[in-house]
Amino acid sequence: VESSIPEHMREAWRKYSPSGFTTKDQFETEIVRHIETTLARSLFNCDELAAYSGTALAFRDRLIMDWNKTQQRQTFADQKRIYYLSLEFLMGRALDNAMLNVGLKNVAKEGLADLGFRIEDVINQEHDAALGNGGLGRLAACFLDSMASLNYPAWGYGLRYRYGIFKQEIENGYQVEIPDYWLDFNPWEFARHDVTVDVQFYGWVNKYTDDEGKQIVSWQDGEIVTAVAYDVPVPGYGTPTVNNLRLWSSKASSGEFDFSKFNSGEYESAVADQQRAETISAVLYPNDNLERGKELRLKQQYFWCAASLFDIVRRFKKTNRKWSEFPDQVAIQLNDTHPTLAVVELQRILVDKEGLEWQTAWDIVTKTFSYTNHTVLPEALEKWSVPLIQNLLPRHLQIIYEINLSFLQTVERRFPKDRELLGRVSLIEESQPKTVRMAYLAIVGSHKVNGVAELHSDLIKTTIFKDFVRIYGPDKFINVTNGITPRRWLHQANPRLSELIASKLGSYEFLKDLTLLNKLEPFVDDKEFKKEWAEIKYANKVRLAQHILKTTGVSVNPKALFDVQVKRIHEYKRQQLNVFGVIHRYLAIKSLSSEERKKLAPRVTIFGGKAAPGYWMAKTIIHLINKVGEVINNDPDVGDLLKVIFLEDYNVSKAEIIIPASDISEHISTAGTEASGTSNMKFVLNGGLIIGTLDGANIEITREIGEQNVFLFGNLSEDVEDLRHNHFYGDYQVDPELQKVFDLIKSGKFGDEGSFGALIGAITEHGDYYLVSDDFNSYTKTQDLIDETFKNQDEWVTKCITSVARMGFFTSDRCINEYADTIWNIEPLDVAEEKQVRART
Ligand code: GPV
Repeated sequence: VESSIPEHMREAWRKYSPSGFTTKDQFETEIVRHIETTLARSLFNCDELAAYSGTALAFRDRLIMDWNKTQQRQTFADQKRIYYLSLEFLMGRALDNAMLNVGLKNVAKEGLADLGFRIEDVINQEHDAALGNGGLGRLAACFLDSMASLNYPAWGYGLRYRYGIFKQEIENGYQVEIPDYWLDFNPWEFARHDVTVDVQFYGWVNKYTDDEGKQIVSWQDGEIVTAVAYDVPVPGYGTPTVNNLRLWSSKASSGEFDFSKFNSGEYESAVADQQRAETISAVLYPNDNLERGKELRLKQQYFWCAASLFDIVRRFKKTNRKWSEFPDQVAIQLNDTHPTLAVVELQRILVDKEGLEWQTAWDIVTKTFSYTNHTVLPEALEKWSVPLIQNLLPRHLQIIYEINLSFLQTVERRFPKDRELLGRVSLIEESQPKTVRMAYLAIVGSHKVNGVAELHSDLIKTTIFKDFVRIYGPDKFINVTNGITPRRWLHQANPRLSELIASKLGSYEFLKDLTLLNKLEPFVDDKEFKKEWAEIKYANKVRLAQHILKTTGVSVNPKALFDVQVKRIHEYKRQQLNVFGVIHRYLAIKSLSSEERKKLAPRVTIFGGKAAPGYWMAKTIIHLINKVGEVINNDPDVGDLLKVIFLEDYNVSKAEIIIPASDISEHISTAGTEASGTSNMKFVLNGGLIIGTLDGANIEITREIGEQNVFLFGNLSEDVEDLRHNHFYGDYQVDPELQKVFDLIKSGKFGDEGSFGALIGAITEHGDYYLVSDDFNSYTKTQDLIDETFKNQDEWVTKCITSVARMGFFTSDRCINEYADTIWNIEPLDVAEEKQVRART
């Protein structure tokens, strides 16, 4: 449908199009107007939530004008676009980010003060957008920020879950999950009721030859569910670019919806149909690094892939190009295997709908897609049951079999007589029932496959994807080490540190080119600078101490060493190693005289993170941490020497408070299990040091900042297999110090519910898969070294400043530029003309 305003009327349109506020007075006009009209509130009825709502609406208006211009500019430029498909976007709050990115935070601060509000309180009213579990979802959010800040024509595609990740409460030391109903008031989304896609499920496949002798395949009947687009503006930092994140919401199809049911008195069953359709986008699956093969999850995946592909193809068709040019206009990145059905869907569109030859279509598909792997853990690799796909997506199953057949034929030609190879790389696993190996399908359907840190990218080439390296050659498999956005994780989370750095470097340019941080290194000997640096860390710790007091009732000393481990609770991330280490420390304190205790370095150990609701072992770890905290925090022999805190409901906005307040953070996964980790980067960028294993991005962080600035411990990835083997076949003995910890737990000191027995049994009886005992001695010794080092504050601050100065590599801007150059073959858009000078705050 053509719906442009005719040329001769555009003059009037342009004259009246809003220009957006830039001054304090204009901002106040906007906020008051929104509060009185949009929200129907008044002077006598305006609380902090209303002030937040008005401020958000004022900034939303501003963003959407830039959003409109960006979309026009990108359409006009007619360049290749990148589409980032992710089932998770862990965006956190939007207001502070929007204010900083458009450079109007100071204007808002003063405007709000005039109206009687403190900007921090207003910002804190916002509910996190928590459409993700952990690292994978937050990485997608950092990538959106970088793509916009670098002016790439980029879209994110995801699902608009009605419920994001659950809210965690701790009751009697146990995790309790509360639904996260977050859409009550969300000013950051635009419902596009006119942008819809009908998505088909179930039904059957009809194959026949038409009058001209052509093979026709048609997928018939079944159910239709409608996808409705909700658009979220993604502003870049210091640029006019505002990209789009399009989230799909499911509803009953108006075409399909059986209105006659209402008339025939089946009102309830009609409503039930409607609810069933809405269920598809209702809830984010709360698992991290685990796939459980549920039908509704498969429905989510196809619903989102089909809607996104339809949208992308629709946009391409408007350019009237030949199909062969599709990969010159479109790059699609698969964030893990969750969107792999998009590969099959594009092949289906090209062959069944557009009538292309199979091989012609397949060449287009593989040039379009690329795939990022985020784990080597076997339990996280997706495998969908063939009968499930057969029932839900009968045509797609046929296409998968055809892709497999032609793939296996090529393999057979290149490696004749290697029958076992064919079985190993087949997209179909001959299990009971048969399953589709989604990672293999993603590899076969992509032109590039990447891991997320050097060690991880090497590991996938030598372990899980070894055979595919033989088949395709090594160039298809590359590394792109993860990164984080310094806008949110330094400038927004730690404004004082950002300001101090800017005062030394002369500008905030480092936020756009993080390698400029290296200009800080000459200042490591500047006494005044070091003092200010230490004061900022202390102030951040005071702020966290206040949060701890308010939420847990425990008072901690901000002068103590703050030791932080915040991330999803998982056996491979080894929070159990940390808490066993805490108990070991407690035993040491108890064994000393009060004179000897005075020489000890006081420490606050802080945990945070959610356990998947069905992950019993992870929940047991949370329980143990809380019980250990109860005992230690109330033991008068211990006092300030040790406090153990579990912070409830770790999420993005809490991370923004916790990370800047850390002295030491823990990244202690069993070597070879953590693909990258990204919080390790956030902590170091905020002037905290890390204790870690030689795993994931810890290795590259060490290479960049220097071994003397990292506390490394534990066994190496290359030795893990042998160690595991020895646990069963060697003469295995638990570390004697760890045994003492187990004895204390078993004595009932922390409660004798018996459940802690399983945690110990996993190590003493069931092979200690995660090498807790093997690494225990090295871990506690390294913790002692940390205590010693922290006593010399001057040396400590030197390490922190040096580390920050060398962190430039870990910006997600570098990471996105690498994807753009080596995978997507896409250029940023030139926005020089649009670029306005914006006041920085
Ligand atoms: I697969 N990751 C995650 O958060 N959830 C998942 O389901 C899977 C991976 C994480 C990895 O565990 C991290 O090591 C990595 O830094 C992150 O993805 C981003 O790549």
